[in-house]
Amino acid sequence: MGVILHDLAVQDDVRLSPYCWRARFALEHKGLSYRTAATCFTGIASIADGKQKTVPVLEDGGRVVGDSWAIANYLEDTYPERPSLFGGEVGRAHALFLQNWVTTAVLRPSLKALVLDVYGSVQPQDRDYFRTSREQRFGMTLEEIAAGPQEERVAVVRTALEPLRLQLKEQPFLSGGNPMYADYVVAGTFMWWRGITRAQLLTREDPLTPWMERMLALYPAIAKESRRLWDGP
Ligand SMILES: N[C@@H](CCC(=O)N[C@@H](CS)C(=O)NCC(=O)O)C(=O)O
Repeated sequence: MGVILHDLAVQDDVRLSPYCWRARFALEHKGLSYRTAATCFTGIASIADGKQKTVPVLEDGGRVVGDSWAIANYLEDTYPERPSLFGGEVGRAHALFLQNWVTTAVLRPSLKALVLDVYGSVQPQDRDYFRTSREQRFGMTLEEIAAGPQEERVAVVRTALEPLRLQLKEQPFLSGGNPMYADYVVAGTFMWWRGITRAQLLTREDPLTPWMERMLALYPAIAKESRRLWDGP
């Protein structure tokens, strides 16, 4: 059966999930052969053992692993002979911190900036679910979450990225001389942005732009599949 990564697809089979992109980068880093299986939000309950609430979900020889952090740890511990995602236990702890920082400081404001783009892109069977679940989470309507000019909400995220820029002043990748899991957590977020919206998070002058270009150059399979919803197929 091989390794299968269950990934979220929106309209036109475009893959957008920042968490799923983390797992894609991790699989590429480990050099494992795998295939992706597309699902939609309302299809997640039918994946594998039927117990999963979110994607990504990894299936590997009968093992089912949900949650991007659990997947990264599973890959690291199951395939220790392959290139390390963390570079040891201290690196693992630092990657966890970076992931938690990205979730709170970058992903949450990103969802506010992008919520109507995401709503507009989900598959028809997901529309009601997406609206209801996100309105419950935020305690307001999607339109209230997205009130005001989008550029203002984009600017909030751009400012939040400052620690990453400082890091890249010292070294070519967030993890040091080569990309590791911390880089993939951030790159996964940017893959979401570039796929879903014309709103430009990273300007040409932003030092994160050449870093992202280096990341995609290192992973041509991901670059090839990183279709943008707004460009069409
Ligand atoms: N902690 C999880 C979060 C994953 C997550 O939230 N994925 C979203 C897609 S981007 C999802 O599956 N949402 C399901 C839902 O909202 O019902 C991880 O790191 O994998």
